[in-house]
Amino acid sequence: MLSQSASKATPEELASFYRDLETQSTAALWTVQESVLVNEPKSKAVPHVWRWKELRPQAMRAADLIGTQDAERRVIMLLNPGLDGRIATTNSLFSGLQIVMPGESARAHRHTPAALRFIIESDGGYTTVNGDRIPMHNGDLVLTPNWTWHDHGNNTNTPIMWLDGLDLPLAHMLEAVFYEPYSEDVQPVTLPTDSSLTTYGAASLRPTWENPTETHSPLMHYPWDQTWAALQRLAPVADGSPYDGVVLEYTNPNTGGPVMPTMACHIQLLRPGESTKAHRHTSSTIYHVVEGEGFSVVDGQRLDWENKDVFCVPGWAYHEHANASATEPAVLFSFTDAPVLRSLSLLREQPHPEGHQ
Ligand code: GTQ
Ligand code: FE2
Repeated sequence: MLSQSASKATPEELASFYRDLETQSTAALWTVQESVLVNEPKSKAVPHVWRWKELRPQAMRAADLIGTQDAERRVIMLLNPGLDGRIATTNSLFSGLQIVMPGESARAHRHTPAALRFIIESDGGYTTVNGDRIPMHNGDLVLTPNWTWHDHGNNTNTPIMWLDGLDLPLAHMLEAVFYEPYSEDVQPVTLPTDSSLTTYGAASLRPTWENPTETHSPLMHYPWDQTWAALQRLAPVADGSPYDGVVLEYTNPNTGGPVMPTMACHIQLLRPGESTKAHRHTSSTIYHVVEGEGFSVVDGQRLDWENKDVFCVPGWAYHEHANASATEPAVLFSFTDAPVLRSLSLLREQPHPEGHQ
C-alpha cells in the first residue's frame, strides 16, 4: 500500500529552499496550488453600467477637441473598473463609443483583432470593408473581421456614433496583435454598394457558386429592419429562453454558427413585464440597450439600465434580466466571447440553483 509522506524540513530549511528556487527562476507549485487551480473562476472584472447620458456628451466633447488626423479612431473606451490599467471592458472583450463628424473620415487600416459595430446614431454614414461600402443606419450590425481593411466616413449632416466591440484583450493576451495602415486615407470602393448584403443577405438562401473560404461570416451587414422584423414576428408567439427572453443569434449564413470565430452577437427582446431566470457561464458579455428600460442582477448587484446604456457581465457571474416597463418591450444587443470558450472545450453553463439571486 502506498501512502502520503510527511515533510522532513524545518521552516528555516523550507524558507531557504524557496529563496534558492527564486534565484533560478523557479518556484514550488505547492506554495501557490490554490491560486492556480481555483475551484471555479472569479473574474477580476466587475459588473458595470456606462450611461448614455454621460457617454454621448463626452464623445461630442472629443469631437470638439481632437481631429481624425490625430486620433486614428475617435473612441471613448469603456474600461472595466475592476481591471485596473488594462484596456478591457471584460477580461477578453473591449468596447468603446466611436464618433465621426460630418465631412470626416477615419482612415483605412487593418488589424488581427476582429471588430463589430452596433450603430447608435447614423443616417447613412459608412464603413468600407475590403472594398465593400456599407451604409450604416441605427440598429445595424456591421462586421470588420480579422485582417480586413476598414475605414469609416460621414458624408451626412449629423455626427454618427456606434458601439465598437473587439476581441482586443484576448488577442493581446495571446500576443497575436498585428496592425497595418492602408497606403491611402480612404480605400477604393471596388464593389457595388453593400455587396455582402446583396450576395448573402437573403434569409436562408445561399448563392451556391460562392465557396466559403473564411472562418468569419461572408455577410458584413445585418440591417436593423430584418432584425426588428424577426423579433416582432416571434415575440407574440415564442416561449423564448428562460435566461434571455426572445433571443436571436446573428449567424454566419455559410455555417449557421457565430459571425466571427472569436465573438458571437445576439439581439434579445424582453416583453413588457418579462423577467428571466439567473444563470452563469464562463463566457463574458457586453450589452447595449437598443430601447426600453429595466435592470439586470449581476453577481448579486442590481444594474439599472435605460435607452442606449452599455453594461457588462463578467464570466461566471450569475445574471438575470428584467424589463421594468409594463407596456413597452426592452431590446438588448450583446456580444460575447463564447465561441472561443466553446472551441476550446472551456464553455460551461450553470443555472442558478434557486432560479433567481
Ligand atoms: O474603428 O477601426 O474601438 O481599429 C478600436 C480599434 C475601433 C476601428 C476601436 C479600431 C477601431
Ligand atoms: Fe480598426
